Amino acid sequence: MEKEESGSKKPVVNPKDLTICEATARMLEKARKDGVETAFDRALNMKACPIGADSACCKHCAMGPCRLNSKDPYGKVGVCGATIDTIQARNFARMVATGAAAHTDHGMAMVDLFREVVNGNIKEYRIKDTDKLIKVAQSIGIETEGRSEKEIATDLYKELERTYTQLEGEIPFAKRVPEKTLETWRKLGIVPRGAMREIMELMHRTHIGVDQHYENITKQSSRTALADGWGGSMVATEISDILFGTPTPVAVEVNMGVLKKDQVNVIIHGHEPNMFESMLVSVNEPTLIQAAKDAGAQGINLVGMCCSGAEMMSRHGIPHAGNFMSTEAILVTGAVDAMCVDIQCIKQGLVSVADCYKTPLITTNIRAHIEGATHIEFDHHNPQKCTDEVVIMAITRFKNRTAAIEIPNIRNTGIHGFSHEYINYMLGGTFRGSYTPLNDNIINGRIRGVAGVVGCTNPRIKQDWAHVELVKELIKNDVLVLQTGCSQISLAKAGLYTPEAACLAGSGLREVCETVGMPPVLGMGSCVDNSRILIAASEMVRIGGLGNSIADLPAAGAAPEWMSEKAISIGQYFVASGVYTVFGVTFPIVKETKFHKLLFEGLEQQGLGKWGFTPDPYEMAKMMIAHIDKKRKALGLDKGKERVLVDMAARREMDAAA
Ligand code: NFS
Repeated sequence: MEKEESGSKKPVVNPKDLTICEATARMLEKARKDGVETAFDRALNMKACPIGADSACCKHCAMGPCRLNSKDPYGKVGVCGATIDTIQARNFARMVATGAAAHTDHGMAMVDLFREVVNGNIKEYRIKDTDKLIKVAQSIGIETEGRSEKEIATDLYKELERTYTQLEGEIPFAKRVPEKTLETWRKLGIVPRGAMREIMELMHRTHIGVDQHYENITKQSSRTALADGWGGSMVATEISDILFGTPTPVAVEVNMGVLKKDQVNVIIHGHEPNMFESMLVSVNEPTLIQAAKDAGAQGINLVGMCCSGAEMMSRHGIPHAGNFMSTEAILVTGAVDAMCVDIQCIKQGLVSVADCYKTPLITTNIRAHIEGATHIEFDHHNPQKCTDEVVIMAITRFKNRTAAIEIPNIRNTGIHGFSHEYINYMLGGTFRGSYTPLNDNIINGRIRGVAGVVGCTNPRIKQDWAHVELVKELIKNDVLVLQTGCSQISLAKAGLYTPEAACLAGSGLREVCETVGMPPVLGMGSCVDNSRILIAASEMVRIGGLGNSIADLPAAGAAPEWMSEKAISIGQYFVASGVYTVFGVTFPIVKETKFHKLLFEGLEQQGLGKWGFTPDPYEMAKMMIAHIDKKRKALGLDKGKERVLVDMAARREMDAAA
């Protein structure tokens, strides 16, 4: 795939070998012509450190850093005596701690906002989904009968604050965990307390000379990850739904063609929905629209990227320009008049790309400044101050556009916004909303099982390719796929978010999709919305017929192109919840070690799920399907309740036999 450019030492790679996203490939070509470097280039020029990739080094103290030999992992130990298992478990734990901290801090920001709204200190936002408020309150035992919205909401924010601060006992959403799963956690001592305590304890235990048993460290990793999935992430999703509305299916355009040459293009990139919600107000402000027109534009075009984009497309149908590995390429179009970011997954490299095209790159969050970007702080007490200013900057850039503009004319329309609540309604109807039809279809074998395919894109693998190939294999084998985040965008670009894509599914899944009118792949939103998948799984257990715990379900998870520590935290909370979870690209571990055995086998023996790894999406599909089949067998669902088509000839035969 690589060839030497004459006179140059650097390998030149065809962009089509780096991504299957045509728009991104085209923009990578343009970037080359424009002399702009992207993460794809840097990944080619930077060999990943092989010792770090195997997690065989420790740099937690100044006696080291110590490097062990991944070919002979038990051949030596660190200066303090730490074994390969301690070192790997410690490194893994710190990835979980950081990932969990990111999600729970995002959730904390949502609690802060909710508290201020409920107490009347913020007027710009309000409770939009009262029905959801009541349901969430009821799910954790808050009395709602005959009480005012304010009383319920006050109790709810106080209760949800325990997700972070609870010193002893169980976090509120532990009440949503299926009983048998919770029983396993209690037995293992991994029911989470407040996230602040769990993350603090995990950081403490991974300091030099504290917890030096890989099994004990991993227990705390599970507990911390669960404080993310059933805690911080779930709080982020539920409060966002209460304040901004629970998603229902909506047709959305995805891909770079959503940028408009004759409009002021404002892009929002990050994770917290509040700044994006306020930007939606600013771009609809008549005086700003007029200002855009006065500058010669047809209007203001608001577009999302990455996870905040995935959240806003699900909730409001806002168009989405692309996922993590397209963020620089989108700037290369020259059409972006302002890129406004908040937290997480924002490459520092965006600064220099934005600079080349004279696009203002604006950081807005107190926790995330970037050197070289313009910082306009977003304060949720006065949100429009920041967002209006960004729009004005964008209009100014539009008026003074100098960059050559080239927008790949590619848009993929699909249906997104399948919240857990909507799936309930879609399958069961308004009056008897229920997961019963889904369970029935799994029991009768039309649907073989359910898979969650989520996570990032990563320049170490051809962008979108593993996501798309994996999902195609799964649906072909009658596995219903639930998605979030960048993975959802990969599949949207591949055209799988249309009801017509059901033709790519196996006959059983196709029949269900056609009956309900749904795509074979259901998009649930951003990465914190993986909590919706946990709730859906719990509901499947509650309805019955598929075992008593999440670990019994014919289900599996995957992040085939992961790159972030958040993905590791997500993986660990899915595993600890009972799900077989397979990662692609690379896995930070040395094979044939005790720690490897624990993650890939031991946790399952304890009644949890387990990890899997392969960079090959076809192999990944096989592994997930084999696991689903194993679970079907354990439930006694393998004895093929084969549906026999009885035609006239068969009937006559039956009559004759009688
Ligand atoms: Ni989630 Fe990865 Fe980032 Fe979202 Fe995309 S890269 S772990 S999918 S935007 S968080």
